[in-house]
Amino acid sequence: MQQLAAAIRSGDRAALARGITLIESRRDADTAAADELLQLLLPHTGRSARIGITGAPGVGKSTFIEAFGLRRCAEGHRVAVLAVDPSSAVTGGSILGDKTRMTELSRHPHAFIRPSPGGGTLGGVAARTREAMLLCEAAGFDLVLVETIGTGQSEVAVHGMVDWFLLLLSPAAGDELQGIKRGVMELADGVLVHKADGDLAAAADRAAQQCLLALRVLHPGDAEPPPVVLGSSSTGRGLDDLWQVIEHRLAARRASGAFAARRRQQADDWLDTAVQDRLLGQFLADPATAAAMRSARERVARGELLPSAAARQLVQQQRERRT
Ligand SMILES: Nc1nc2c(ncn2[C@@H]2O[C@H](COP(=O)(O)OP(=O)(O)O)[C@@H](O)[C@H]2O)c(=O)[nH]1
Ligand SMILES: [Mg+2]
Repeated sequence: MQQLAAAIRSGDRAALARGITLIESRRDADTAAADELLQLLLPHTGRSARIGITGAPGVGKSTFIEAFGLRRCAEGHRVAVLAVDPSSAVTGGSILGDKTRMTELSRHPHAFIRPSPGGGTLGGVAARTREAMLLCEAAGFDLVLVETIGTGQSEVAVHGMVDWFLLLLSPAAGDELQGIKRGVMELADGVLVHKADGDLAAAADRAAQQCLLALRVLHPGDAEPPPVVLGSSSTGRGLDDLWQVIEHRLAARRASGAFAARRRQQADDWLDTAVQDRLLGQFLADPATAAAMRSARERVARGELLPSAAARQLVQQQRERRT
């Protein structure tokens, strides 16, 4: 692990990929090694800007990451791209198709792209993505982009691991604002109205106006509500402005202490979630408890038993079996 840690720190991308494979492994033998690796690298983590990217499927997240990432690489940044894909928990694999939208970036010597870990719960997928992010930071990547893939629950998980949560909206946002979950809009640190090019440019202007109004309602009395930027990954419009706005706002948060406070809160939440996941895993590892849980689920579904009472009984029964 000492050697692997040193190789990762030297920026060796093959070593970084090996390290991430190790933390994604759920074999018991690998878990201890992975913990050791992360502990060795911990002092060298944290020095990146972590940006989450969300938006409806087809809004152009992957295309945006390619265009935006290449621009930042050209400025001398080192860019890592990760993804959280809850559907990969079902399919057991990640959407490799997405990497095909990032062909140039994936070949760039200053970029590193890793698809979403597959398998397990959303909590597990998110935890492994967080750890992968730390390894990328130790390897010298100073900009980490995390894409949410598919629709659903991954937004909250990604919001909980980044410094800046960027929502991409399409020019049809008038319709979309109703479709997009209000909760996601509330989480956004900023909005990019994407595809603001060609025939879509005028609609994008209107969408940006609507979006500004919506954000003012969501952040009443806020002197600096989340910024709205018009952009296009096809033409490059807005992609540098967007980065300037993000850098400016993050610098202000660093100065005020809000940046560190958010990271502390995220680490604290991660600890709670990790303990909960571990305890639940241990609890259900007992076959009798797992069977009791299944029958409790059925009785709850039939309306014969309340979940709170079921939980009390399950815990009590396991305790009695153990003593
Ligand atoms: N007009 C226009 N189309 C775009 C732009 N960016 C992406 N697209 C198209 O939008 C579609 C979806 O892009 P993709 O990056 O896969 O979206 P994702 O599902 O959000 O990752 C593709 O057909 C892209 O070619 C853009 O800046 N302008
Ligand atoms: Mg995509």
